[in-house]
Amino acid sequence: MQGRIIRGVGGFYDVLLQDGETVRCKARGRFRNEGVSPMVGDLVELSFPETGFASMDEILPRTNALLRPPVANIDLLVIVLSASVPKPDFLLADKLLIQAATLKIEPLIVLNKIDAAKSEISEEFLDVYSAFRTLLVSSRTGEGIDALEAALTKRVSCFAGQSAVGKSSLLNALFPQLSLETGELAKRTDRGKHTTRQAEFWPFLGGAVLDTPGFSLFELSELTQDELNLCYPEFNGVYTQCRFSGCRHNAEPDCAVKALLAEGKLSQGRYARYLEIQKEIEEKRKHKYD
Ligand SMILES: Nc1nc2c(ncn2[C@@H]2O[C@H](COP(=O)(O)OP(=O)(O)OP(=O)(O)O)[C@@H](O)[C@H]2O)c(=O)[nH]1
Ligand SMILES: [Mg+2]
Ligand SMILES: [Zn+2]
Repeated sequence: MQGRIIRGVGGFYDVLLQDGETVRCKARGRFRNEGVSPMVGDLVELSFPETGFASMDEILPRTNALLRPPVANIDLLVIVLSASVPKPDFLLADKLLIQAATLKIEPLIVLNKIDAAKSEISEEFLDVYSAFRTLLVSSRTGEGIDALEAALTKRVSCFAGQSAVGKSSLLNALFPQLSLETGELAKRTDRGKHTTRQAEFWPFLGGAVLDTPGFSLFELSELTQDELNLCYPEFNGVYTQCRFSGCRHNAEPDCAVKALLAEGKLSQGRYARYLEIQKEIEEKRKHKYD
């Protein structure tokens, strides 16, 4: 029988079956021997021994897998930012966009807490992410929640973003029957407290949504310059016109991407963070054999 892992609980897994029932099961020992860990979102094959727990026998091939948060088979990555406190972490969002592009997961960028935002923040957000699908929402007032619901319908979506941006609050606004635990910000640091500790999968709207712990630390995978170019829809096609093939759009002369920047067609912030991300990737490559 097939089902989908909706949560991990102390070495066991809760699996949702097609008929809507949930069973708790144990993974076969061989997964550990093979170095495979079942992930929330995995489609799995179960069998039911005469006694004891149901057994997870197979993990079906994944269409994709995110490692932070650890979830599999995602259609839509909902990247949540906060418009007030904590301040929007555009660098984390840019890195999540790169991860989505690399895994071919469609991104949706959501700015929450617009009830408490200065208008400059919303304007900056819309400018920075004009090449992407974006939504301005408030879980508190309900603004934009209908549009978010429409975007999630029939998709398997994963909510990601730093702690305390309001991922769980948005899910509660969408589905009041959930009553997920939400947290306050630490008074001294304005940082979230990682209220959600585990990825959890909620079947809804003909698809499902995953609430995840907010990660503020994030390591980039190694990417070549070509792969990195493809993660920036703003560069669309243009980088083929740089004078040097393999141009890093940094200090090279006659760079078509920097021309875009000079014309104001590429956000300054996106470009500055692109350089930062590029440096991080190159440092990582350099230290690989240390
Ligand atoms: N003003 C305002 N505050 C909000 C809004 N949404 C959430 N909050 C507050 O932000 C805080 C954090 O919300 P959570 O939903 O716990 O955030 P989270 O992203 O799930 O955080 P982690 O589980 O730690 O990753 C809570 O105090 C919420 O009440 C909003 O739309 N407006
Ligand atoms: Mg949460
Ligand atoms: Zn260039």
